[in-house]
Amino acid sequence: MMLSFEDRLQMLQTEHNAIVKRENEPVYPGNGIFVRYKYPIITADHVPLNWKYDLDPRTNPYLMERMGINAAFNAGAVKLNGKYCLVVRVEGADRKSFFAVAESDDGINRFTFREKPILLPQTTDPDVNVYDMRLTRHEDGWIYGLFCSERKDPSVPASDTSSATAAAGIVRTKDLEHWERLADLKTASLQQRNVVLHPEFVNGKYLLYTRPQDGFIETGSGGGICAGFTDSMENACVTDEKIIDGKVYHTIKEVKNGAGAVPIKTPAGWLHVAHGVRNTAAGLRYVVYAFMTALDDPAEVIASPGGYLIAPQGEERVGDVSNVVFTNGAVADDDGRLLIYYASSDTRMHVAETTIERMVDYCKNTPADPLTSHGSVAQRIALIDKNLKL
Ligand code: M1P
Repeated sequence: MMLSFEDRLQMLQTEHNAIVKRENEPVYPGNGIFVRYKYPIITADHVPLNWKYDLDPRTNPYLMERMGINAAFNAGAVKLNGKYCLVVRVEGADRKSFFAVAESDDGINRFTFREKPILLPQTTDPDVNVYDMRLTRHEDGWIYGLFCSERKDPSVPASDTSSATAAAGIVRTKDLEHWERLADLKTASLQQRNVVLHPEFVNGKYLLYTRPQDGFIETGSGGGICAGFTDSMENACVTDEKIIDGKVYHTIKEVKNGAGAVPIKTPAGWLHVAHGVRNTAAGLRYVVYAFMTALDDPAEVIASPGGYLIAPQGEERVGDVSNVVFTNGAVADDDGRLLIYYASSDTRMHVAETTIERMVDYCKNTPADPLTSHGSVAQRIALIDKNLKL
């Protein structure tokens, strides 16, 4: 039996309200570093019904979902006017990603999308696809959004319908409502993804964390999180990129890595959360890791805890691109609470709750990766010996 338009609409509205209003639950005891929450905070099902359905029974008598939403993930984050705002990468059933603002009063519960998605202004070279915006509240007074702008690779034959190029697109806003598009970032490398703007001037210049890459997927010779400077964000241009956190053999970032959320200022240094990628027989595995850089030189790594901070767990392991966790947004509250937003398997958004104090402790007091099994066992025996003396 097929449902009537009215019955279907009522059912859809009830389900949508239940999902958006659902109170989340912390999962204890956790690992002492951060607390996970039971439910994803944003999914494709959080997207308003009127973005997917023609709700007019005259033109859509069967209430068909003609413009489905596939996923809602990889969100940039900023706190604005007391609200926790995420600029979410929403992906339609047509595979196009776009940006939409979802807001919550407490950063964990009831994320609700604003009325409409963002219609991003274009440059003279229009984007084909856009994704993964990092939101930087810069001391110059603007909120910048840096994102990946993807276009078909013009250098390949027309028969190659999958090769793409990635560049760093730049917009700025004061209210997440009105967006000014600036020129894409220029760098010496062929492609760029995962570019993040540091929130403060450094020696009077804008500091950008870049991730040069030779191809769309392979970073090739350009692997690693780099630091580069530009005098202005209007026609931003980085001529010299210096690797500050490179990819390393047989680690969680042996294939590639990339900057994640905008660095968070702590009394002990800048806290970075980034993603690292390794290869497996089942494909690439993306995890989130942390490191710290010096307050007086945000390009100098001062603490580098070994291993990952967040790895895909349970249902997080499964999705459109399985075995992936990815972060591009975090919000630090005045009281020290830190919310790290992360997506799982390119499908949905989650939150990890911690504090600045805990993250500094984690970064400073967790042993660095010893880079060999022998070194790793020695580290563990030292821990066991210490515990045996208690
Ligand atoms: O599919 C996993 C991630 O892949 C890319 O990250 P990277 O550039 O480091 O390979 C990004 O496209 C990201 O959106 C995606 O989540």
